[in-house]
Amino acid sequence: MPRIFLGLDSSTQSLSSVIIDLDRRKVVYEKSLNFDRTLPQYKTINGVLPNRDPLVKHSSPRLWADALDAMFTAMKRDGVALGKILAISGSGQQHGSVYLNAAAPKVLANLNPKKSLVENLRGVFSRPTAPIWMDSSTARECAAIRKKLGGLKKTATATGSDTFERFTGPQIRKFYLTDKTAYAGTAHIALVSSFMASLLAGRIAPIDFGDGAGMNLMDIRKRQWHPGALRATAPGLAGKLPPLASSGQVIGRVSPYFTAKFGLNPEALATVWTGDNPASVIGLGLIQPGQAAISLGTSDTFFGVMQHCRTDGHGEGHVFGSPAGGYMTLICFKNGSLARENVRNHYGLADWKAFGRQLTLTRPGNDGGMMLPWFEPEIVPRVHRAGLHRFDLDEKNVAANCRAIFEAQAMSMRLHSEWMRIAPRQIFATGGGANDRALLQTIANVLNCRVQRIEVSKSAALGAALQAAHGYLCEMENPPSWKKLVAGFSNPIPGSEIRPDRKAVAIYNRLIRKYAACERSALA
Ligand code: XUL
Repeated sequence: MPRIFLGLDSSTQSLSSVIIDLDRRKVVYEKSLNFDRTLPQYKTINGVLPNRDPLVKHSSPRLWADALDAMFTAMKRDGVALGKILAISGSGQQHGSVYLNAAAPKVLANLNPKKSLVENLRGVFSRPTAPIWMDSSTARECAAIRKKLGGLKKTATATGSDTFERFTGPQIRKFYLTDKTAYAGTAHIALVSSFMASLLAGRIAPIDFGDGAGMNLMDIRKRQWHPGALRATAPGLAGKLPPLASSGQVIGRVSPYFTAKFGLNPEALATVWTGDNPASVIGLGLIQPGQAAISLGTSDTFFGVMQHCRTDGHGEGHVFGSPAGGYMTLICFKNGSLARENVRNHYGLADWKAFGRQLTLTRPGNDGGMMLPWFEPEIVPRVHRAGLHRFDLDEKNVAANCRAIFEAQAMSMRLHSEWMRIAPRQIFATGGGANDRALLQTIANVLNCRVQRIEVSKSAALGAALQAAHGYLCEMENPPSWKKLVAGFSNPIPGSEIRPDRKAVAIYNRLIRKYAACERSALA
């Protein structure tokens, strides 16, 4: 019998599914349902409910439940052998929270297949909408929690990250302060991931150590709720949070709702979900300490895997539990591809080929010319006011400005990932920006490591499917080796490895100090 597992990813804009055949080491099915298009009745724009306050970003938990029904309907229509799936896991956009009243456990345990999930859930939400990771309306709450926890460094040491507006703890505090009655009527607080897992399991699901670390509520080392952080956030919070658990841990059999309605095997297992970033780390095959990946997209993200917990004393980076055990780090640079495009367009270069030609007119190190490309307020380093800064760089020198943006982004990555002390020998690169060889060469030279492009679509849903397989095997046999489990699912693109150039490495080893000084002076 083939060993088939389903991974779902409930992201900001869509719900995706990936089904893997573990023995053939193949993705056998994948699908995405875009929320705005599939469920237009919710009137979301890019998955977000319109709000007059630009800082407030909420979505609808009903929309996510409806999308789950729609996904199973679509899979059934596509002829997927749903009855063969052995276990299901998933991932969700991180930090978003769902608020349920005391009726929820009973409703979840008795989901009626003759009705839709949303009809079943009528009356269980103590808050109609869910704040999501794009929300930045909790600056005051962040400051209050950070102060109670003893400042930035202590907050990061305790919970894995400094307080951030999008993190769940500050969001819960804001809810408590602005609507005390609704907060009092909340019996269960879920993350997007644990809410979706609860629907599949038919009971309130645990929160995993990966997504739980994105709340400013979990003791990152003990992997337990942090009593001081709970107290600093809102009263009675301990009684409203589910237990913490490993991602992929089996919760139980899938709810009879899914077996009756869509033909899932009644023996199929529902497991604990995680956040989309921890799941992506698994989907990218990053399971050993020291491994790292960069995703070059609208924003650039740097992921690393650590065996022991080390937090960022500057409070810029995050540490989450990795689904494969140990820890993962995440640093998000907001000025990614949009900043690169900004420079390209500013100089009227039609495409990246033309941009690349300009680069060949310059040398690594740019003769000391530097740029800080903060077209948008930046997350890492924390820059509140956008601005472009040039040092020993003439704005009219097109070629030098082109090189400067690539070098700045690579040097920022090096500088702001030093706290992880993982010194990777090889970095996997994904995302649209990874198609640019010159950018990858610059990163290889600045970080002094090989950069390898990797082919993987829907890395979070794939990671979730692998997590389902891991949970299943732990339950049925012996815990499998993660290394063997992930092998063959995300593949290096042949011939795409880029090696650092020794001479350029030496130049950047000198220049990194100047770059750090430029940042310090611009931030001052
Ligand atoms: C991570 C974060 C985002 C969301 C988006 O901290 O906020 O990557 O997980 O899905």
